[in-house]
Amino acid sequence: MAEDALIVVDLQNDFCPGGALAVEGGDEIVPIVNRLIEDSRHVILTQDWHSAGHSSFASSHPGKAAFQIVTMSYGEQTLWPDHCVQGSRGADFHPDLRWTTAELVLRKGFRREIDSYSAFFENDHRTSTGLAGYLRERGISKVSLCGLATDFCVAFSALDAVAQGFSTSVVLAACRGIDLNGSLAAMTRRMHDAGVQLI
Ligand code: VGL
Ligand code: ZN
Repeated sequence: MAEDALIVVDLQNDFCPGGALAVEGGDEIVPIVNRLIEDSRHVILTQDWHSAGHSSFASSHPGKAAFQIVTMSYGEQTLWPDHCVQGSRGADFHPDLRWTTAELVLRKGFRREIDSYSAFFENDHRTSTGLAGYLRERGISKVSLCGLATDFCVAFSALDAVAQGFSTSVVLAACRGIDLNGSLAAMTRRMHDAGVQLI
């Protein structure tokens, strides 16, 4: 039977107001996401889960500041403030998120030398997280995405999901973006052009 799943991306303290990499209005989506969770048969959460001293942290690059771009072995990488460090309070899910029915919590970005925006592939676009195989083995062919941030982890997850053959939608009212140098408009267009349904 064709099943569908809701994927809630990175709804963690560090991406909400007061957090280390706060997304404006990030906390406002929690009640909307909770309703989506209630209405979904299968719920998957992603959790940004960085080792201390992660290579995506500006603090790991002497002389560099957050939001600058550096070239890594796998291509361009935006540098971020230290965030979602494994086991920290900032890495916890927002306290009001009703996540108990989630069937899978997929952690990503744990390898120090590579970042992972997408829930499917790390930022080299080759190293798999295993999520596509998990979904296929469970007969899930359709995914809806929501969470933070629209223009980074949600967008890259959605682009990989369609590329992997999943029928893919993004619930924009249940997302908030970072919008770095026009990234929100650019990534929204990329999702649209790739065949992601924007709801
Ligand atoms: C994210 C930047 C760094 C996200 C994660 O969840 O969109 N953005 N790590
Ligand atoms: Zn991160």
